[in-house]
Amino acid sequence: MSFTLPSLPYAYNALEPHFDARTMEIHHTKHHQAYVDNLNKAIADTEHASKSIEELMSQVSTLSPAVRNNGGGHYNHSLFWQILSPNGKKSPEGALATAIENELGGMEKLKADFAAAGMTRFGSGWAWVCVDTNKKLCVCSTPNQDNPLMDVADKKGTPILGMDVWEHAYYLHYQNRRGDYINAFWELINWQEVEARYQKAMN
Ligand code: MN3
Repeated sequence: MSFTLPSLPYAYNALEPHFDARTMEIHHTKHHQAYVDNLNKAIADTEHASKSIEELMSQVSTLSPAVRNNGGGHYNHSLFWQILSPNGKKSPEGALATAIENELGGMEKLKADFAAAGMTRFGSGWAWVCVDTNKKLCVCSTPNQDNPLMDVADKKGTPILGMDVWEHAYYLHYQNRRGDYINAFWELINWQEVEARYQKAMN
């Protein structure tokens, strides 16, 4: 078994004007493809070759840096494409909306805390909303291609929303303006998908 690059659920230009087509195409066909290829190389002909990506994440402390970096890259980007949409639901409802209100102080506070998590992540990394090990929502960030599923993460949980803050995600269009990119990301969130991931993580 080997991992494969998932196709995007929309066209490369579908997220314009927020995310430009050129960035999306390079991000998907070059960056994500490289994580997939290098992950497959790292686990080929080893006892880890048959494990799921979640299994690999849960034991990265015992695996090579190549599995941590490229396995994280594959997991993170696979989630990232899914939680974006040109015409997704604009705000959460139901149990997720209630949990955001009760556990994160409401949507405005979540938006501010999430943006701060992305802005203050020095260098490259990710900002996350997760269901933590106590089944509560939390906002956090990780360096490089780490994520909260990893046994090495400071804050562990199941990601339901993730934002790539590597420069390759925004530099062509936004140059050094990470804050503008973060605002654009917020406009593209597919809340229906985030709700579904919340429900799954709570079960
Ligand atoms: Mn990326």
